[in-house]
Amino acid sequence: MGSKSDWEIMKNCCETLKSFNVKYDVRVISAHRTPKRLEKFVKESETKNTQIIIAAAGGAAHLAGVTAALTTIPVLGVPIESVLKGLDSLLSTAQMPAGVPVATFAIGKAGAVNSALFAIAILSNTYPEISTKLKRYRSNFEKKVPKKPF
Ligand code: RP5
Repeated sequence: MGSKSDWEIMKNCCETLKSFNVKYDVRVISAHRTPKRLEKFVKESETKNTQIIIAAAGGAAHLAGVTAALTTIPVLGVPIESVLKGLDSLLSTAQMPAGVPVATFAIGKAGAVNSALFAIAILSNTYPEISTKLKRYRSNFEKKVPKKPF
């Protein structure tokens, strides 16, 4: 995430990954404040065979795009709410010119949770135990929806 201030939202992503026993690492790395740290992180991620990177940032949210430019590891972007209510973050994360994709999620908590679930869905293709858990999660999710509003 681009700042420590993003953690309140991104902890929802980590909690979701944790509930599926998916191994993850959490860092504060800013594309404009700590560009060298970003480059180093991406190089290390490639060495460690990291499967997916989730990048969350607010405002002129170029973190996901710059990360995606440095690697072919799939990058999932989470726009964080900002002074423009996250619309700036959403557009700057989603509107990547053709050639370097960033899969972009909803602004804020929904995006944080869904980025984790999407990463889990990608990992499901390789790890059957994660696939089983994801199917169970979806089934429980469905059961929680009441048939009536009262
Ligand atoms: C972005 O600027 C961060 O991702 C954060 O969402 C936003 C504000 O950062 P702080 O001023 O709170 O550090 O780079």
